[in-house]
Amino acid sequence: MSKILKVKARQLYDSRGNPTIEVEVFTKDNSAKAICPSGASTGTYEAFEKRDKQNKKYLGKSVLNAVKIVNTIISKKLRGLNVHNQEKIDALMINLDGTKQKNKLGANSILAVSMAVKKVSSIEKKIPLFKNFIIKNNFKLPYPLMNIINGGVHANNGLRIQEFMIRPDKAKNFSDAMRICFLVIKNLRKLIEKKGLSTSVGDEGGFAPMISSNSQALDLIIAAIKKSGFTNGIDVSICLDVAANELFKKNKYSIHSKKYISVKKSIAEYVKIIKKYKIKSVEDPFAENDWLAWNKLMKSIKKVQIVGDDLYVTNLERLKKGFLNLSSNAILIKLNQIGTVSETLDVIRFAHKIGFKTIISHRSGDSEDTFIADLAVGTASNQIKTGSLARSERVAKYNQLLRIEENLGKKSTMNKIN
Ligand code: 2PG
Ligand code: MG
Repeated sequence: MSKILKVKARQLYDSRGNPTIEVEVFTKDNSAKAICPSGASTGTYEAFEKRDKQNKKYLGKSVLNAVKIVNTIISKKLRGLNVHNQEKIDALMINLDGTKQKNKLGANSILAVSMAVKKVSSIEKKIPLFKNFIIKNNFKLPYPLMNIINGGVHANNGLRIQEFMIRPDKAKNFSDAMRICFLVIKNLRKLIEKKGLSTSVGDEGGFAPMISSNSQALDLIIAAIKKSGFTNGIDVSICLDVAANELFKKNKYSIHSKKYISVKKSIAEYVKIIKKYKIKSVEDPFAENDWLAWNKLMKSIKKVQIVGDDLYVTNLERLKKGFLNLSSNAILIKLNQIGTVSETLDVIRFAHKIGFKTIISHRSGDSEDTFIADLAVGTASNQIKTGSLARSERVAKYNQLLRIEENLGKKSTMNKIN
């Protein structure tokens, strides 16, 4: 038995420069650290992120209370427990909190502990982290969804859609997937430069040029794919995260231009751009409570991946509702939307059972922690979304996947996209 000796939390900073919580879990012989990420375009139903709103010294953003909760209440409760008993530890923290959205202890406190427990358990077992999840063998690498043009609340360029991503559908293996994305990104940079636009990047490492129409961004990506010698829609596909919660007002949406239009008209526009740009995946096409709009879109298109992020917030109950409502065919998975590793794994298991694709995701405020890379392989998730090939907190996850691919050697294959 590998007992927890101590749980220690501290405040440090995330990739946007905001305070966040790191937790270190100690056994007699080992220890492991985990850092909690933080979103900007968050769903209303996400688990609660505890910040010290009253602490003006940190503009209300510090997490010192969350740190204190871990160092006192949680640490005391967890001492002596077996690190391999993840479900018991997570259930204990959930019960200790006792609220639906983890308002009392904070999902950031709880999640950092939960992830660190998973990590130290794999160290105790002397196995890599990716082997300590629900899949026991036959590991597969996920396809990267690289966010190469940033808009929405992740950049201040006025682009309506939050994320313009590429997915290297014909990649032979993960290294090849990375090489394909690398080429498209390098060519995209040249094309942006040629237009006299800035090549500075947004929160997730994608370029954030001052262009304000979705079609301008899409045309640039199409040109970059072509310049790299690939065919759009075959070798490389365009995928979007609309983050429509941010573009919703009085039952209307301003997704396709600044003008707010009805669901019906928005769907007609979606159908047009999906066809024109051969778009293969659309995340959060409508707002988190607009179940009817999601269902209508699903019925209007074929063979397109529709992904629920703010809609499901990695929550089993909401996923069940979405399944019954025929809202989507894929789910984005973010650990901090729900707050424990065990609950996240439950959602992934259920998603696979109902035939949904799972996409493991970073947050726009992230860190050097590469937990999600291992989670993607360890849960046979077929895609991972973790930004572009810029900003170390994004690249770190891709680099970890390259290490995992090397570790698996000849046995390593890509997961299935379709
Ligand atoms: C999203 C995420 C990650 P945020 O909307 O999918 O890209 O953004 O972390 O800001 O919610
Ligand atoms: Mg999203």
